[in-house]
Amino acid sequence: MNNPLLWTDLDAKAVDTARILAADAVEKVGNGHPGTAISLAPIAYLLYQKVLTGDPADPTWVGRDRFVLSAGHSSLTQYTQLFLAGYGLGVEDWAALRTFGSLTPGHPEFGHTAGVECTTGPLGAGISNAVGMAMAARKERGLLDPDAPAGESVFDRYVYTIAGDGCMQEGVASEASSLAATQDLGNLFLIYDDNRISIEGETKIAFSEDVQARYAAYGWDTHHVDFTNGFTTYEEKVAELYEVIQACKQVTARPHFIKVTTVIGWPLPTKAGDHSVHGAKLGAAEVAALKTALGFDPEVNFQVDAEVLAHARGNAAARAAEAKAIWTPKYQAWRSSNPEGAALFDRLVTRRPPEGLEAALPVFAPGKKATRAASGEVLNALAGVVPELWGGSADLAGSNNTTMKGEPSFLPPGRSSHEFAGNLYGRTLHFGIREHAMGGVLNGIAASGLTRPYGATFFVFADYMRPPVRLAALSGHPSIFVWTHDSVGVGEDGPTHQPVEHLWSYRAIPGLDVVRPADANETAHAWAQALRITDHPVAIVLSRQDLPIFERGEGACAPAELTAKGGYVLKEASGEPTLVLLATGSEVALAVEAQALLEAEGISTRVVSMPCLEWFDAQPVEYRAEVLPAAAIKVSIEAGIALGWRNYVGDRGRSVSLEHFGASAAATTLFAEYGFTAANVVATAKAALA
Ligand SMILES: Cc1ncc(C[n+]2csc(CCOP(=O)(O)OP(=O)(O)O)c2C)c(N)n1
Ligand SMILES: [Mg+2]
Repeated sequence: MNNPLLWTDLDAKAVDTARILAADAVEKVGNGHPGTAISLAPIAYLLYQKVLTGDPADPTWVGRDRFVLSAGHSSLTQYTQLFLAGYGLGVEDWAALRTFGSLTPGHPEFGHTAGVECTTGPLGAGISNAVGMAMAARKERGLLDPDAPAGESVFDRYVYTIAGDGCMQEGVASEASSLAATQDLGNLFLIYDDNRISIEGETKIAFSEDVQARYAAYGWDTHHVDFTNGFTTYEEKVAELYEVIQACKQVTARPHFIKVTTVIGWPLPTKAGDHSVHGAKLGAAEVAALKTALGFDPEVNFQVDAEVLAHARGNAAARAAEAKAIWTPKYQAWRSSNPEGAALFDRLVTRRPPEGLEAALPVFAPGKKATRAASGEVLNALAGVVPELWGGSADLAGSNNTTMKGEPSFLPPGRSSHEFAGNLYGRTLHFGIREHAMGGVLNGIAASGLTRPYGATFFVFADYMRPPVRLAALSGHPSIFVWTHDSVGVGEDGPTHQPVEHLWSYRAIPGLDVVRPADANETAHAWAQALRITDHPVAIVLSRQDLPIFERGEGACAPAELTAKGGYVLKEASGEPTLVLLATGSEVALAVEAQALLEAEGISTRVVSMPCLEWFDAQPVEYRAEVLPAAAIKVSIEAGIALGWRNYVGDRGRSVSLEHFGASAAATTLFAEYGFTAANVVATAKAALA
């Protein structure tokens, strides 16, 4: 046999061990996905044992390649390899598959199991994360080691992802793959498991295009390795796949798509090729027959030959040592010749915000400015101090105000346009009209560890990227989402473009902070706080329309630094407050206007600005009680559904809200028609007081 891999009997036995572990684990818990884990075992073993650079003893080593299992249901494909390579999983973790608290949950979870780089399960998403990781690798080298020859930087790495038919059908895969080709991501590999089976059986009932041709049309470097055609040993096909991967590395400016045609569950004796093996236990008889066919004792579960384990772990450790013997001296040399880069790296790797963040924040004088415009000025002011901050928009940069002036686009120079100059290490991202992929790319960048990405669209289209927002929160990625045009204040574009339920719909996601600043200075501090937060995502929600900029300081409004507390007394009442008006964003100015009218009528009224309920809720109870005194009547004002405001205004309080869709008209007309007027706030407050 053609054996460039030095594939030994122990390698073959390790692959079979992965297969029986997958079968046994699913059998034990009674549910899970054995089929693909069994058929993909040789491919996953090839990647982990012969291709990926990584160190099981140091799973977050900066010099490692990344692996994303986009077909997350096949988590056993990854767990078996993490076990064999020595990432810390033990035989006991097989028996605990999919049980509470185990290191082997149903789908891979970032930050939970050592060696898992990405939370996957929602099909297709992993591809967008992998694209982000591949972009991050280029960005990180650009930031820290731009002059190293290609492939020579300590920050150079490859990103590998395995996807299935489901991933290929999901729209996000198309969005992300199209972008990956535009970005010339030669460091990205996508291995597509073409087994033509999904849950309902043969995919041909819903899936008929030539997927490889589709990827060729995107501009990927495409290949095909057929594991079903004319082979007696899969080793030969594994060797062929290995050679394809090596050859791909010579193609440096196109991402690599390798279709592997397989039979789901092969070599199961009777069930190979049957969709029943996708997501159900195989049954004792089939598992026993598999074990017998592979030379294992059919009576023994979770059988791992010590020699096999020693071989796989020894190989992984030896490869890690070999890679580090090259990487570490290079890294030391890089550090000593780049003290500034090294200092930056030390800050980024620990995710410390820069010194001088606060000093760099612009201070806006009283006047008028849309918070989206203020946000753009803040980004420009921070550009020099926060080099790790980069991002862009889904084709709405001019409206979202997300471009840092004078910064080139992160784009191969050959794709420069009339409007944007491209640079491989640029800073402005162009996601195209692909909100879902944008979210996934941001998460992949954030997961890569060193830089801080932001991505923008209209708030109403946040729903096109909800899945990655949820995954960012679940994974603890500090992605920053910039959502402008935040209410019926959008105006003439009408109800399709006017968010109504969105604020509460995003506040409903655990672990996501939703910040809606009231004016330009709150916007500056919203950005500062978002950058201080390094373990979860933040959404900054901004107005299209101009908003007054409050005068701050002695005798005027409270300082905007208080934004970081999430809620604060913006403008105090004349005496002990009998009424508290709570508002966010554009409605804070309305509260201030109503306050003057109410005070003129002798009603002692406080205005509380509540830019971020999550930050406010995290304050000590004493602070919250001080800001929202129990004795006062409370009225919330927000141009969206009232949903959760009851928690803040209580049973005696009221909400000025919008419980229906908007309409196509001038923003001023809509606010007046829908009761967002000082007169209506006053009337609502009086009704509550009565
Ligand atoms: C977005 C999303 N929709 C639906 C599912 C439920 N689901 C899990 S696996 C699967 C079928 C996947 O088929 P394929 O990728 O071909 O995997 P294989 O059966 O070959 O392992 C589906 C529909 C999911 N995980 N994510
Ligand atoms: Mg399939």
